[in-house]
Amino acid sequence: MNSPETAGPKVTHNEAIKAAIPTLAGTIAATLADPASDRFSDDDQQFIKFHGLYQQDDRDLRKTGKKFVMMVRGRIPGGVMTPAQWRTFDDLADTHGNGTLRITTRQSIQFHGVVMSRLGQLVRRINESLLSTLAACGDVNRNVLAPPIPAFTAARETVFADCVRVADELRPQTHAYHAIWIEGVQLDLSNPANKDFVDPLYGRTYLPRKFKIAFVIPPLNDVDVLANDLGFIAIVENECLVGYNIAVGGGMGRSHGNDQTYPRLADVIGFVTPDRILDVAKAVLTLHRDFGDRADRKHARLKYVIEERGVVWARAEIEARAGLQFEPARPHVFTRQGDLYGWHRQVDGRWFLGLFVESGRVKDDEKCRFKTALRQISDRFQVEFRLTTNQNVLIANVTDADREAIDRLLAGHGVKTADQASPFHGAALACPAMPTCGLALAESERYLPGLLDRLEQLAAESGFGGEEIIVRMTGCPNGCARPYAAELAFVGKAPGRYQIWLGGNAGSTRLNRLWKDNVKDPDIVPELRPVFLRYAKERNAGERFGDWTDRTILNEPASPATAAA
Ligand code: SRM
Ligand code: SF4
Repeated sequence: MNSPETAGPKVTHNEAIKAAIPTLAGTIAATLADPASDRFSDDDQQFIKFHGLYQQDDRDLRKTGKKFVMMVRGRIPGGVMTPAQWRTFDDLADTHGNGTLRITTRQSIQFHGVVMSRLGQLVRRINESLLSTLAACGDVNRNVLAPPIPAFTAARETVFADCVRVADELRPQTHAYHAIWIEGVQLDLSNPANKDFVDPLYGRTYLPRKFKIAFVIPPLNDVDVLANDLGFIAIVENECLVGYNIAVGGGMGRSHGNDQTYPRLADVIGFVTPDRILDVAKAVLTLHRDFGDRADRKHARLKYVIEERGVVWARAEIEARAGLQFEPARPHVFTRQGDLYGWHRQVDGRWFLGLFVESGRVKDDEKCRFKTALRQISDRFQVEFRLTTNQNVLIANVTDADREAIDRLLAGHGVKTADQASPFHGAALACPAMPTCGLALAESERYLPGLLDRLEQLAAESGFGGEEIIVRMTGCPNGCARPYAAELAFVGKAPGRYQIWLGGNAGSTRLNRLWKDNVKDPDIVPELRPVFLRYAKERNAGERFGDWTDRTILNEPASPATAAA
């Protein structure tokens, strides 16, 4: 066992610094107080992640020297925001960030381009809005996902409440966050509560790596639940939540050329009633805490523990830790992922509006003043903003009376509420990659829209224009836009070069597989042309692209490019 206390000498540097400063305070407050400082020390760059921050630099500007900026990620359980919270975030993007809000694939919002001198105020104001950034990143439980769409079952509200309960229960307890960001002082180490602090749940060295939880209500898998370390799959009978099937061991991240790392979908291990979800969450989290690999951060996720020790072992450990016995999993089926665009009735009779946001980037441009329009909605209407894991936003709880006014407001800003996105664009995801992400090997958010246009044209020429293919792109293999669950994915290898993965399905219950390893931008469409043509000709009635490629192309002899992978 590799528990925090018994972790051997081979542990990573991250483990050593967590053990040395379990409050996670580092020297963050001192850096913030120094008007001359524009960056954090190397160790503090690890601590600030637990506070929801990343130090980055604008990679477009590197030739003229590094300009340090921060990325700040909110912690927004289930992605639900009040109008006042939206207003705060909208203001802060303009006054403290780069003028945009980036909706993430985990129902949160990121600010990019925050300079050191603005950081303290930004985080304080997020907290004043009653949201937080604590544990948005770092070796802890991250933002907990919940299904955002209020159209199918009243049980959605109970499931959302459970999501918030779990998120609260797994929050790290250090006082450093409050001292640094709210009080604006160094953590008082003369106070024994701080001096001898060890987190009661996480222990001295927290988790070996990040930990992710999602709630979902079948048949819509709109959160990609099986890509999470822990999934709660709601079982709803007669509009009532009766419990959850538990899924463990999902994750997307991998590294090029390292077979020890791979994407994995979570295994369903049994059923529990809603009153036991906190026990289960803590049991699975501590399983990761105690058995995760603390010597190799690339191999430190729970999915590797589950894969290597086996599901039977994991189920028994979780049962023992939670003090329960799982019932057999109840039948459930996922038929599709994705969001609903446009106006739809909620189960309570009110309305919600699904708004498409290309790659989650909320901004104004010449054609469409999307950011301003959302801001004005938050100023004028008592609605709820719900962020989706597909990087979109829903305006929920709209009354009959307000629907028309919201339509008018959006139209006045060039925002469509019908036919908002073509099928490929509407189902696509791209991670931020360049210029902010320090790990990007290739473009993603800035590159995918143009590629989608070319692919849609190819689909039309091939004879299936107007149909959807779920396309996802990431600038590196870490998997932030969950590419390995897409029907067609592009994973960055080097500038202008991508791997092509084929074969995911509509419900995100099957991983795709590598098809081509290193395709240059100008070769992408020519490589896919024969595939699209064959798909149009050979598919069975109603057969999706991912299902067809999984059944055909991927079982044919490997091309030289794939063989070299
Ligand atoms: Fe991610 C690291 C962006 C969801 C797997 N992710 C990063 C960093 C912080 C880069 C870094 O470490 O320096 C990226 C910041 C880029 C930037 O400039 O903003 C980053 N990840 C994102 C976001 C913003 C992508 C997006 O398009 O929205 C998502 C923020 C979610 C949130 O609000 O919490 C985001 N990241 C994901 C997901 C999807 C999910 O959770 O459903 C995954 C795959 C699922 C998983 O965890 O397995 C994901 N991100 C990673 C990894 C690989 C972890 C691994 O197991 O190996 C890294 C690399 C790392 O942690 O060292 C990473
Ligand atoms: Fe950065 Fe890679 Fe994540 Fe994209 S997938 S945001 S390039 S870490």
